[in-house]
Amino acid sequence: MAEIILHHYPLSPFAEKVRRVLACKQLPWRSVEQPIMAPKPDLTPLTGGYRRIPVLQIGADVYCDTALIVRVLEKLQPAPACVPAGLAGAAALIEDWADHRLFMQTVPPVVVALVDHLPPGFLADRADMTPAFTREALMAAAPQALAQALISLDRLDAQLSHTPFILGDAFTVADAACFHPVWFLQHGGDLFAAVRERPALSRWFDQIAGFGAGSSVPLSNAEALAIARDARPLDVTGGCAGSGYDAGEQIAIVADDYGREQTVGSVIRANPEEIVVLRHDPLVGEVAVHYPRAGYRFERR
Ligand SMILES: N[C@@H](CCC(=O)N[C@@H](CS)C(=O)NCC(=O)O)C(=O)O
Repeated sequence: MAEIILHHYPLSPFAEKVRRVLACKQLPWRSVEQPIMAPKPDLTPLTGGYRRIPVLQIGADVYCDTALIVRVLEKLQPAPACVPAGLAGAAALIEDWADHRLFMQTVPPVVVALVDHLPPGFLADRADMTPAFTREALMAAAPQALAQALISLDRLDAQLSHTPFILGDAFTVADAACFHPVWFLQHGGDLFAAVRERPALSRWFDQIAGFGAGSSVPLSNAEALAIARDARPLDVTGGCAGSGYDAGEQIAIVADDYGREQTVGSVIRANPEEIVVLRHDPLVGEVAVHYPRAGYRFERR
C-alpha cells in the first residue's frame, strides 16, 4: 500500500485529532510540515486551493477535512475501530459538536493568551479566513467563549466519570474530536488548569495523550509532491449514481464555515458522504481531491 502522508504542523489542533487516531491504530505515517499561514505553495498544488490543515495524501489521492480523513484511515485499518458501526451516528454527531462548537469556545481565549507570541501576520491571515479573527473581535469574544468552554468541560467530565471514553469503554472519533480543543488549551497558559481541576477529564486526557507520538517519519514537501506526480489516483471507483451529480461535471468546492479557497475539478465519484473531483496541476499532474459532503458547498460551474 502507498504510504500515508499527513500534511500538518505541530500546533494544529485538527492535525492533533488525526495524530491521535494514527497513534491509536498504530499506523505508520509520513509527516510533511506545512506553514502555519498562507501561502502554502507545496500544499495547494495537491488540493487545488484548500489551505486548511491537516490534509491526507495517499499517492495521488488527496483528502480534505479530518472527518473524512479519519474515515479513510478507518477503512485502511479497521482495528482498533475508531468509528464502530453501532456508534457511527452518535460519534459523528459528537464529532461535529466538538469540531465546531467546542473548538470555537477554546480558540478566542487561547489566541488571546498567545497574542504577544504569535508570528507577524498571523491574525491578519486568520481574519482573511473569518471576520471573527481580528484582535478586537477575539478580545471581545474571549470571556464568553471561555465561560461556555468551561460548561463544555463540565459536561465532558460528567460523562467521563461514568465511562472511560465518551461513548463507552473504547476510544472513538468522538474522543479524538473532543480531545483536540482540550489539547489546544495547553497552549493558553493557565487555561489548562481547568482540565486538571476536573478529575475524570484529566484522566481521560492523559490516557489519550499516552497513546504516544505514533510512528512517523519526516518527508520533505518536494518528496510529497514527487510521490503525487509519479502516482495515479486509485481511490476513485463507485460512480455517481443517485448522488445528484454526473460524472465529468465541473464543480467548485468551498468550506461552509471558514476559509474561502476553492477546489475546482470534475466529479469522478459522489455519494451521500463524499465527493471526489479530478483535477490537473502543472506540478503534480492528475490528482483526485476528496471532500466530505457535510460542511462544504458544491457549486456547478
Ligand atoms: N473542518 C476542518 C477544519 C480544519 C481547520 O480549521 N484547521 C485549522 C488548523 S487546526 C486551519 O487550517 N487553520 C488555518 C491554517 O492552518 O492555515 C477539518 O476538520 O479538517
